Amino acid sequence: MRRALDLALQGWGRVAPNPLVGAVVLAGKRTVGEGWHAEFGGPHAEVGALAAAGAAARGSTLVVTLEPCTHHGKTPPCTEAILAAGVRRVVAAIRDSDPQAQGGLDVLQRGDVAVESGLLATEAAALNAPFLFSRRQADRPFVALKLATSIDGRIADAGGRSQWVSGEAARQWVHWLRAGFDAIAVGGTTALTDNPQLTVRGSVTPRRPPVRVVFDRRAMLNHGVSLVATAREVPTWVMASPEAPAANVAILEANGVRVFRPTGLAEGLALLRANGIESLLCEGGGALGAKLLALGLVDRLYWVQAPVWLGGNAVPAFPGVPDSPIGEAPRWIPVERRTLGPDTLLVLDRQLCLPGS
Ligand code: AOF
Ligand code: ZN
Repeated sequence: MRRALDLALQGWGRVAPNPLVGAVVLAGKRTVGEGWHAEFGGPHAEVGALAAAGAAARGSTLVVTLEPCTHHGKTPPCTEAILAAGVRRVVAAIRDSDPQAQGGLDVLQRGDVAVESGLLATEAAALNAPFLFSRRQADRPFVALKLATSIDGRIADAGGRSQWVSGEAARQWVHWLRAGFDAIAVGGTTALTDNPQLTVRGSVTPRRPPVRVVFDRRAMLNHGVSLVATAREVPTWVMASPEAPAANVAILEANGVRVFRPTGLAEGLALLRANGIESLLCEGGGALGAKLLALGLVDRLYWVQAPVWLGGNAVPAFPGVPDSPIGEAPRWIPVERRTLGPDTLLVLDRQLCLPGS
């Protein structure tokens, strides 16, 4: 199953809004086929693994990160392919929560295939958190917050400089990360002061470039900001307030920016979801992140900790998040820990979206 989860990740940036899925065919302890969902609308992982196994699939065990589908969608049901190949046993990490596709394990069981689910369920649920979230809750996207801090939890030094907190490996990884999100967000002040491009410039080319979203209540960005200047090349949306000056909005729209006017952050997120955004990666600044956290609107933290100390006057990561007594403070769930060169990546989920088993 660990191998299947690794294979699934190869679809990163290419399969959303469908799930990342990996599959391994085992004859005894020997791997005879591997597959993953590589392209949206393309063959499902199970079908790829069975094709690779060929005749060796007869009597085998199929290990797959998501319950096989039963529906005729863009491709025929995987349950049919599994039955036709003569697979004897199917081990799935989690059930599918897609109302159309789910129920595959029951179909297989009725077809005399031994079925099991729950193996590495936590890892599989974390892998497809945006997919599972958006099928459970459709009023906003899955929201992830990415931040790079010093050991002492600062995002910029006392002079406000934040560009080089994390190292080169972490910066490369961010481009990989961006490729897997429908949209990337920053606050208006960050857009002005850092002038980021928020494009994907790494090894994975996303199927659709993530929409760039700026939460800019006053609509104060103009053509001098790279996000606005390139809005005709990469979709750029601004979440302004209903009170934003009409002249500012007109400048943005004249540059090809799509302007929304929600009354607050929650409504802004709802508008994103209504416009097809199922996953949002917020890259700063601290004020936007803190507001999202305080409102309970963050589902995942990608925290890069750099081995540097910035001191008491440096800029704290989340100014103004309300205090919590230690016994009542919400505990996040670590779903990944690894190194990025000299830095450390910690991925924390607020809660797990585990489908019923
Ligand atoms: C995938 N890849 O490897 C598996 C999926 O639109 P379709 O026909 O491609 O079906 C998508 C649904 O099929 C998806 O929501 C999920 O429930 C199920 N399984 N999907 O894209 C795969 N195994
Ligand atoms: Zn399928």
